[in-house]
Amino acid sequence: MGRLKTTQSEKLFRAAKNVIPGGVNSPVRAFRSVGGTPLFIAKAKGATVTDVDGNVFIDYVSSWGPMILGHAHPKVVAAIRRAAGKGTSYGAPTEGEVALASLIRKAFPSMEKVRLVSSGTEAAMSAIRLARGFTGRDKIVKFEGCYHGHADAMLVKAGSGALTFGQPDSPGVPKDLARHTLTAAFNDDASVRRLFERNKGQIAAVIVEPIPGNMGVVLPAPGFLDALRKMTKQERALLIFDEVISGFRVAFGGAQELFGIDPDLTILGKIIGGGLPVGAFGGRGDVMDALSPVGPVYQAGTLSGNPLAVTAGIACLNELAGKGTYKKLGEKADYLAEGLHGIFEASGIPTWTNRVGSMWTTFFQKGPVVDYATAKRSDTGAYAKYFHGLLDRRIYIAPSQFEAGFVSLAHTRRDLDRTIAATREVLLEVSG
Ligand code: KE4
Repeated sequence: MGRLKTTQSEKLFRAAKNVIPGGVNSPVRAFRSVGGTPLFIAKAKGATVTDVDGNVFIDYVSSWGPMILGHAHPKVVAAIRRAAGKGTSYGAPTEGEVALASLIRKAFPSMEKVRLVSSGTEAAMSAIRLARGFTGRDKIVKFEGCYHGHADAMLVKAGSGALTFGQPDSPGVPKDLARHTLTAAFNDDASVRRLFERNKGQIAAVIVEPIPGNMGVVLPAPGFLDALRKMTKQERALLIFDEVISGFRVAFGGAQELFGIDPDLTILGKIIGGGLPVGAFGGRGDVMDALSPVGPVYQAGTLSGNPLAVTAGIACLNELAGKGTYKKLGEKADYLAEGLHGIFEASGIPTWTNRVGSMWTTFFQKGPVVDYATAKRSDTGAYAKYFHGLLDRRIYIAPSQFEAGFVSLAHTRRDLDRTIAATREVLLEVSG
């Protein structure tokens, strides 16, 4: 399989940069940290994406998480087609919104009430305002390397693209606002305890990715999340789980099902839209009822609960609710992980892999990777070589060391074997 031909992507990228900043509508798509031209995707089906030059790739980016069923799943596409014929937006309540909120609540019992929005950022921003409004406190604790979308209050030592480009604290966020966002170290509950001691009665909430995916995948140490739950209860602050990635990914009920912890609020996105724009936040009824029009905390959205997006989300979650789904997904991910583990070990290249079910990251360093500080030690140059070596072999992984890879229900044994074989060749090439 020769070197990738990307003539059409290069042409489109040149044109895109004239009309869109950096040629992309979301920075991490720009291949900045791995180099080269971002692939312009023409279509996708099942476990593959096809770029505008006709190259077909086995896809582990999965649109950064939503495409857990695989691309263009027939049931999701048929549902969208049916819905589109009935109009695309009414700006009025619909039955579908009740159905999706009820589905979410069934999977996440801690979410007694749910508000639908159009992105994970919007969900996080709204949950933060709600926590501040409900508690009457201003300060928020987040963790270095965790990413909760690009709302101002969250762009402090943020992960994902902000970490990829070394801009964890973005310009444009007023110092007056940023000072209300306190940062702690993931897996270090003492760092959180110190913040509570120094800011007695001022912390509205602790927001955390229970299984971070935005510094690459990092696992919570045993007892860490329980310590956050206990501390926030004692300090009468809210615990917010950002499950935009882990929700319906690591289990139907997300990380809170895996770890048996009930946060006060949960943020969702990605999978719940089945590939269309849906975000959601929800939790304790007494907290959610502080939201307008019941309570005084304002939050709104023209396309919130959009009928098309909600229909896609319902079709996706109904498919995931099927018997044995997560067992099947786990078996695929285990097969790939076992295949890759042997190859990385044999290559002699220092790597460390963190995985929870079908989401994983291989860090180019000896590890262990347990937080932002250790994740940042990774050799991003080696990762870039690995990325392009796989891309040349038509395997598409995240164009950043600080993101997660995702196995979908559409990946076949053949896809996984091809991925393992390609990885073996690339590591031989990289280790020279
Ligand atoms: P969106 O606004 O991008 O829908 O969601 C923001 C968000 C919130 N919380 C978590 C845990 C997230 O991972 C995200 C978004 N994830 C990134 C990639 N890790 C989206 C990709 C991008 O920015 O283009």
